[in-house]
Amino acid sequence: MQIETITTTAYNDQNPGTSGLRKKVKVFQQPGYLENFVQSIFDSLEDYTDKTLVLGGDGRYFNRVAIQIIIKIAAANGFGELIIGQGGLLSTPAASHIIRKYQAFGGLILSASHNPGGPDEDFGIKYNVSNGGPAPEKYTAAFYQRSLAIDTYEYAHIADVDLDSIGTQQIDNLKITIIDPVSDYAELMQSIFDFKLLKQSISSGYITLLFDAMSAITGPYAKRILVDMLGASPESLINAEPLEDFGGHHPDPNLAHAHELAERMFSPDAPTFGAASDGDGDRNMITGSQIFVTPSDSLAIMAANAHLIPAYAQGLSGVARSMPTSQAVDRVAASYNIPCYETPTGWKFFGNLLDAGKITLCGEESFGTGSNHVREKDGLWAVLFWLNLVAVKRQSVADIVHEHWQKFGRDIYCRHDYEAVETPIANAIVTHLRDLLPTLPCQVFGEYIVKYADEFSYEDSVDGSISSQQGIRIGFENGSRIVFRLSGTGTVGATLRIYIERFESDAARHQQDAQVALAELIDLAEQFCEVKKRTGRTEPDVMT
Ligand code: VG1
Ligand code: CO
Repeated sequence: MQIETITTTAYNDQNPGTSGLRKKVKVFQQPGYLENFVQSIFDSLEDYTDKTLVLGGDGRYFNRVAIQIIIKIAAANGFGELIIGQGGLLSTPAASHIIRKYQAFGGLILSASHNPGGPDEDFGIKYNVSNGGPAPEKYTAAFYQRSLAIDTYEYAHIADVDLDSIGTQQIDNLKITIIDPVSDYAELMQSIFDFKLLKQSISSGYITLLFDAMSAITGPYAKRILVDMLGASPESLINAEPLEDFGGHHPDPNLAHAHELAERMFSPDAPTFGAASDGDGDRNMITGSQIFVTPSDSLAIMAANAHLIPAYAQGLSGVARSMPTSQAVDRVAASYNIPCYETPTGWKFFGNLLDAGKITLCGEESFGTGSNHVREKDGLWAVLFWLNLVAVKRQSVADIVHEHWQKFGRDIYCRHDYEAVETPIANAIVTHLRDLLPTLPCQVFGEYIVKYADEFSYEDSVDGSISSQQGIRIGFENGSRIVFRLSGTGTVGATLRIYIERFESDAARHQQDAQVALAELIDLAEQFCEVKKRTGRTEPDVMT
């Protein structure tokens, strides 16, 4: 294998965000851009010679090109084996599982998740460590530091690898194994859920199903698991062919972007169960006939019913949620007397808690839920979890949700996103909010009295690391909250996210529309952050 040390010029914008480095494809196509970042990752890691690296992505535009480049850099840097999903495909949770199952040193996942794909859209790359989870902040900070100084990368002159044929090939000291991207993951799902019961419920017609793969990675996974293994009809899958540009859509599972699914679930002859997943397969949206389950409620309901699922029959050791996620799961944890942890946004903060056995289940308001079975959030796993619940409880999705609210109360919740705000304006909003914080406690706004106003800082209870400036929180005496933070996954300008919640214990008032029930808090949020005033916008780009 001929290895060349190639001279390169450092870029100054390779700082990973909430979930890896995400940029426009055109940025990644600049000379040496991808090469620099991959070499910066390898330069920051130790003792990987002869070890295994897992490689795969969500199939978006540039995926195959990037994989061929990464193979050559990994070969030149001395990895012993590369395990690659056929066609360069691996969903994020499947990649996490494969790293763990084959005891790999780590993995590179190529994805920009729910961001659109195509030559003018987004691409991304993320490094996962040996527990299968996203690299913690001390790693990503090191990658960035290295990328600022890098002046050479290593490159092996080998032929492009045939990514489409399953099997093993040897190139000098490097073994390259192309695997079926679905089988290991499908086997894992079978070990967690009651597939026999699911098959009965689906084939008998008790559960009718609609799954929207959003022209992204979960198509092949859903086909194998839902159709081939569980007997759902092929028509129960829509947008099941992965496309490089996701059919020109945002592969983001919410009511706005999964509109075909939403329409059918709210039509008179809706199926009993509907779900969608995102570009890289780690998010989930759960719906039933005439109902949409908010992700924060979904997490709480899963925690409350986990003992009904074979893998969690012994109960949960604890749960965790990201800070902006509603406090619904906290109520379940309190009632079951198990710990509940509050972490910053992003899956990398759950890894230590899962590894230490402190939690079994965790989730985020952004359509992400997961458990200790992998170290990523997992879209299809959440879908199977809910299907298993419906099958065991023999209740509709709506009944399960309403019964949960009756028992625990409802945390009415919404999130408003203002996308592509000019960065200086977004930064000014944050500065303004920071200045406001000390003046707020004890102030009265109608029925809302400010109890605390601060900026969230997290101390990891396992390794003691501290992550500060993780979102601005304003909490009220009645338990309501408004949270502001800037997105760390966007690629254009800045995205301001506003998270709003209010607890409602009165069952007679549980059926309200969230936007209506939260109207006063929504107005207060504007009063505090002035996003409309400062941007001239009249409404958010996305409301979930
Ligand atoms: C968003 C979500 C966050 C999630 C992250 C990655 O981050 O809010 O909860 O973990 O995306 O999900 P941000 O910084 O834009 O708010 V995915 O499915 O993009 O890997
Ligand atoms: Co995702």
